[in-house]
Amino acid sequence: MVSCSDDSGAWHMKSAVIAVAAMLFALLTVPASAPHDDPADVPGWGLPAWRDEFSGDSVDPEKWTVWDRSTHGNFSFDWGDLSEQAVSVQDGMLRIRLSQLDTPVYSGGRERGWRTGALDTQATHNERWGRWEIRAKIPTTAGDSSGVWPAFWLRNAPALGEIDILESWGDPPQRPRSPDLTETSTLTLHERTVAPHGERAAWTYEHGVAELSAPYTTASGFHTWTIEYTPAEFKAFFDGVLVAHATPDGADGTTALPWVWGETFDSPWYMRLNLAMGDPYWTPDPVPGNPHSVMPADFLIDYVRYWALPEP
Ligand SMILES: [Ca+2]
Repeated sequence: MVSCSDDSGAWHMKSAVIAVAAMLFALLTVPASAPHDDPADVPGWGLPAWRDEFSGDSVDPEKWTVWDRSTHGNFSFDWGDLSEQAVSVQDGMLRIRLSQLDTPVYSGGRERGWRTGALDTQATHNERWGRWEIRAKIPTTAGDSSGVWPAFWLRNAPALGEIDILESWGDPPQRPRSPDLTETSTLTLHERTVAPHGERAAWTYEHGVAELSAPYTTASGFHTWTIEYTPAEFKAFFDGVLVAHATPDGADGTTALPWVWGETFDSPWYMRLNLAMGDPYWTPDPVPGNPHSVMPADFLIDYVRYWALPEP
């Protein structure tokens, strides 16, 4: 029994030595510079130069200007009445809430039956090149979101370019659509966008049904939409998957879009976030009392991040 116990002790000692050695080996093999544990640390881009994780309890005025009918008027292309009250930050999210008004208001040339929100970075953040990303959950679910129209987009001033990184239309559609865009989103670049509907040379990459119905449906929760816009190329990603790739000359099988590097696009870009309701441009009929629209509808944004163009 004693020898047995001795053997057992020796075995435990060996085990302990091996365990300590393994720990030391593990410690010694950790890279001298431990990898950044910030998920926003992107290879080739580093950490964001600007970001809002919406971790506070209110919108940061150093980053965003929240629109309100009293200061910005209303959009010309929807049926919503803009109110600061529709925009809030809680539980790590920015929320833009679209809700039906008990009493419609008359503004901007029409009766508006919904209250909603919009915000931008025009006063605080404008960049010519870089990487923009949003992680969000959009409320354009099938069957109960007719007219609901969330967007994350870039505009430049004074030029008239427009980059719609995320744009999605509710269902059932207010007009026939082809392809069917139910529970998808689109990426669109507009040249010479003149309010409200002037000359428009658009190239649209639609996250078509083939790409998004499975597994990339936008309805299943949170997703990320990303663009990388550099002097050499324009890339767009959905949940990290490359979905569009353009260059000035269409080299290497990319889409040739010389005007994306032309005069209209040659000025810094600021961000816009909004959640519109309906669009009289596409359908003459407003959607008051639309039984297919479940209210309120929330556009939830987990974060917005911007990475500066890396030094060459
Ligand atoms: Ca967040």
